[in-house]
Amino acid sequence: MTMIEEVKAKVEAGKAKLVPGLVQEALDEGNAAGEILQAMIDSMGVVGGKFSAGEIFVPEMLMAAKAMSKGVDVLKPLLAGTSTSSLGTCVIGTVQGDLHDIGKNLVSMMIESAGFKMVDLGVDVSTEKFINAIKENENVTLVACSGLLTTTLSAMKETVQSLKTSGLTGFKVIVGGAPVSQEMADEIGADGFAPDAGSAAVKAKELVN
Ligand code: B1M
Repeated sequence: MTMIEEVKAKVEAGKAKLVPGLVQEALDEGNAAGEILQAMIDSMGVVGGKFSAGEIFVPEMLMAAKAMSKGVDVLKPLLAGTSTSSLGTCVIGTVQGDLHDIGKNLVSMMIESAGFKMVDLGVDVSTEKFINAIKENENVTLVACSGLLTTTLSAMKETVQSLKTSGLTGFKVIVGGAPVSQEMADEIGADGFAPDAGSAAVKAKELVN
């Protein structure tokens, strides 16, 4: 088994204590950080498939998520470049009712490396919380909403529409997450959509420039 395959297997098995060391070994062997990250994202796809098939349940899914997060911690300094430009503050969160944060955290890391100061509101973020964060922080130029559940897409729609009718100005709204599409982003009035963390950083820059 290659070291990348080891990382994949241990993330799938939820071995949070082993994954950081294996990720480091995979790096030491010369594997690129992006390649290792993709392997872990693929693992979560496998985990999701097993959950859908009734082969595993929420606790196993949670353990796999913890294992991936520990692996991402090792990669973070290598994935997030540094930017000296200042594109303002980005308020980010996973929308109300939704507890998924791995994708949101990756997106946050990449947007930060594009030159934004990040204010991360975490998960299960209500519309009011997004609005208060815009009021409480200086120079908010971007609001980023993540959502992983089909059932929370209505919360995303409500958040975007409330932001747009709040009377607050000076910021753009970007949305994303597995069930979100460009079509849906247009429909709910978001300014931008990105399918993954890398393109979220590119889109974020584009939106505020
Ligand atoms: Co959940 N879960 N989960 N889960 N979970 C999914 C999403 C699911 C697809 C699994 C499945 O059934 N196959 C399914 C959703 C089905 C649907 O609605 N379409 C599901 C379900 C049903 C549930 C529960 C309802 C299960 C239950 O309780 N019966 C429950 C809901 C809880 C809640 O949120 N209220 C639940 C719970 C959980 C855990 C808590 C156990 C855990 C999350 C832990 C955590 O995040 N800390 C969990 C996990 C781990 C998953 C899977 C397996 C993995 C998610 C993940 O981290 N992927 C997931 C299956 C899957 O994704 N294949 C699943 C890796 C991550 C890097 O990808 O988050 O997609 P992702 O982010 C990507 C892009 O989407 C994009 O960029 C990221 C990086 O490239 N992106 C953005 C994300 N946000 C963005 C924002 C942007 C732009 C791009 O701009 C702002």
